[in-house]
Amino acid sequence: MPLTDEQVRTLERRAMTIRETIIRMLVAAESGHTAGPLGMADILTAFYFHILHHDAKHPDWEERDRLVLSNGHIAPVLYATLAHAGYFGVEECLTLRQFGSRLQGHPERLRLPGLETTSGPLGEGLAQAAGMALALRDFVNPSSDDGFTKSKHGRRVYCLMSDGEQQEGNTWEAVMFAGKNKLQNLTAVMDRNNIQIDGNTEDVMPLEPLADKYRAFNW
Ligand SMILES: Cc1ncc(C[n+]2csc(CCOP(=O)(O)OP(=O)(O)O)c2C)c(N)n1
Ligand SMILES: [Mg+2]
Repeated sequence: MPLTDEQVRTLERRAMTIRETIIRMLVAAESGHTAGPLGMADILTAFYFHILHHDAKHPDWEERDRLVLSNGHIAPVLYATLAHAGYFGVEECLTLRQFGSRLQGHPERLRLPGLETTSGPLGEGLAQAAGMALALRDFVNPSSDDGFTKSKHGRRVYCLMSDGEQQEGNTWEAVMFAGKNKLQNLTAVMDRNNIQIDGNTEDVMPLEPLADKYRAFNW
């Protein structure tokens, strides 16, 4: 269902607030990735405030959708979004990367409500998400609008990835696995920002034609 202009403006304002929180967090920590978290704030906002079936007060609700953050280094945007969505207090965000904090530089599943996986080593998330999608696909509601999305009780799996992760062999095993198993309840979202630590992705290890590669794996 298309969003109204007013709904879009509300989401945009929320994303701006989340970016402000991210900047406060990074300044307080005096370290951390900046570009990835700020760049993905709109996407995380859309997920937690519009797309996902989830319940901040019951993070382990069985029927929730799962969002797997594969590029764990953008954790500040996930933490800030979870906090603004009500999983924990926004003030805790300022403990980012402090010794003993629940908000470490990379997300740790058992430390904080709302996290679906532990991540940080690039290239792991899609395989985890594909496994979850395989386990959950029987719960998808066939009578929903298009047969699988927006099923009444969720249980779709979304995986956020970076473009640098497309250089990891593990990612392509997961792409192959998802194609073979026709995991229509799995959606991957890629931050195609063309950069990685050593420079432009196309200079370090060219990825294009990226969409064609996914299509060739039956995505
Ligand atoms: C397996 C692995 N190798 C190296 C790193 C170190 N590392 C952290 S972020 C990053 C940048 C990779 O670029 P990209 O994944 O595209 O993320 P962006 O900087 O665009 O957010 C690297 C190499 C890591 N976390 N995991
Ligand atoms: Mg990148």
